[in-house]
Amino acid sequence: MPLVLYYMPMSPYCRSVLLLARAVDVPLDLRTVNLMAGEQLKPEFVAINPQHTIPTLVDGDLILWESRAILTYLVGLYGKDKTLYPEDLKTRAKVDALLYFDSGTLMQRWRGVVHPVIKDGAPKPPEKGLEQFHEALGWLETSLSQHKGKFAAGTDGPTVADFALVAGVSTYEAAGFFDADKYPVISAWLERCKKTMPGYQELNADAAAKFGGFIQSKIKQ
Ligand SMILES: N[C@@H](CCC(=O)N[C@@H](CS)C(=O)NCC(=O)O)C(=O)O
Repeated sequence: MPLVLYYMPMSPYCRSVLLLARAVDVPLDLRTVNLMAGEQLKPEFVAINPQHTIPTLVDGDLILWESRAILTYLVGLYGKDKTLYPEDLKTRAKVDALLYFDSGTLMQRWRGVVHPVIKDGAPKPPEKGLEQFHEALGWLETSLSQHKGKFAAGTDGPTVADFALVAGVSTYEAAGFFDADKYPVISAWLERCKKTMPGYQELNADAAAKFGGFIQSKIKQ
């Protein structure tokens, strides 16, 4: 039985899972949940995921709805080797730290920029939110500077941390909130991800551009 993924292409969290699934070559039974139409609140979806978020992965009796947990689970199940989620403890600790940073800091601060505009109808992102978001991007720039020329955790190939981060950073770029000149190290890393990750354009770039355009359309000059 193929794994079922409830998703929507524009969601960065869903895109990280789609990219990783392609990298480990796992077939997914994809089921769209249209957030614009509020489909995540339908009783049949809430019965699967009471938190009504996507991505949600169903593998038999296992239901997972945290994208980064889905990434590590898919590598454990399907990764031919473990380079995507390295077994060496120190390297894995770096990968985990980046996953937690992405989830708990960077993406939260991005929400502080974009949610007021796309959810609450504010004409533009709050100054304070922007400041905090750029502070977090600055931390990512510093962190990646320690591993110049490589992937986020200092490995030669991408790990789950890169898959999680790239979905977000490409969205910031597409929405016009990422200035490559200000963050040259992140920018070079982003280009590396674009070239390395199978199906990048189809699975991530196109939908990031669409979501970025949607965000921009909500901002009033
Ligand atoms: N930490 C979660 C966040 C998931 C999330 O917030 N997804 C959004 C879409 S980008 C969602 O499903 N929102 C619908 C809702 O909260 O009702 C993850 O990484 O999976």
